[in-house]
Amino acid sequence: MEKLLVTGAAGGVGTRLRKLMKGLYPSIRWSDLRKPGDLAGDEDFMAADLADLAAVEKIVAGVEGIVHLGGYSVEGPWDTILQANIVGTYNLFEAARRAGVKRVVFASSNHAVGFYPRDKRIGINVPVRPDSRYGVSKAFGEALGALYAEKHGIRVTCLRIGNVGDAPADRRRLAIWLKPEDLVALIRIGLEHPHIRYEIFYGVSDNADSWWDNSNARRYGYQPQGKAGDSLHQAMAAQAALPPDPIGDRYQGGPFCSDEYDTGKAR
Ligand code: 15L
Repeated sequence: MEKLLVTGAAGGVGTRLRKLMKGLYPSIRWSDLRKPGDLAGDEDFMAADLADLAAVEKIVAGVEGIVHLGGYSVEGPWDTILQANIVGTYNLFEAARRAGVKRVVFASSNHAVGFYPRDKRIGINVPVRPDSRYGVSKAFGEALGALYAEKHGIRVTCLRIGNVGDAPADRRRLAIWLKPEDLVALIRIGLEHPHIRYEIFYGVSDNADSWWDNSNARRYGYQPQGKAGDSLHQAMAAQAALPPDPIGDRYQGGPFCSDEYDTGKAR
């Protein structure tokens, strides 16, 4: 991979990756709606609205690989999700096809399967069970990736990311925490492994409490370094300060499940 594009450069994950991926590839173009405030002088940046196909074609021009983090990263109103994540992800894959891009790593999310209960261990072959419009948009992105892989030969890796942070922030994150360096390792597999055609990996570190069977990622050489249990006391102290959430605490997607939840209401 000589030349890469990474979308979502100004977001929380993108900001970390700008530091962690420095020097990993000969050339990285970073993109977002707006220029990140902390952009370094040696970083190549192009602004683009993902909902504008012509603008997306400009940022994609000349790259061999794309890491697509861009879009709306939490639950939001339908039109926001529609433009940023549904239209935006379509534009990204379509521009990639037109430009002959070889590989795309798509930042999917645990919220594509958030309505699995916490007592069920799941792998990548379960039907999606999104917990939000945001989760639906991630399931859509995974499906679109499969289409562009099968029909157009783009090598696509979907990362169902848990939660990227310095340490797990609460009990739920003890299961789904992803150390930033482990995310870089997963991205590198997606961009470099010779046998990738279309794959789904869980974006999770080596957490003892994980709900996910990530053997598919391990098959491709993923050896996560992070262990959420190292921050057990800190995470449980943070959990104790949270209000009770009986629905959220039952499901893997947590508050994304309890938000707007009205199952059981008379219809
Ligand atoms: C996500 O997909 C979000 O992008 C992130 O902001 C967190 O909410 C994370 O999931 C999570 O589930 O903790």
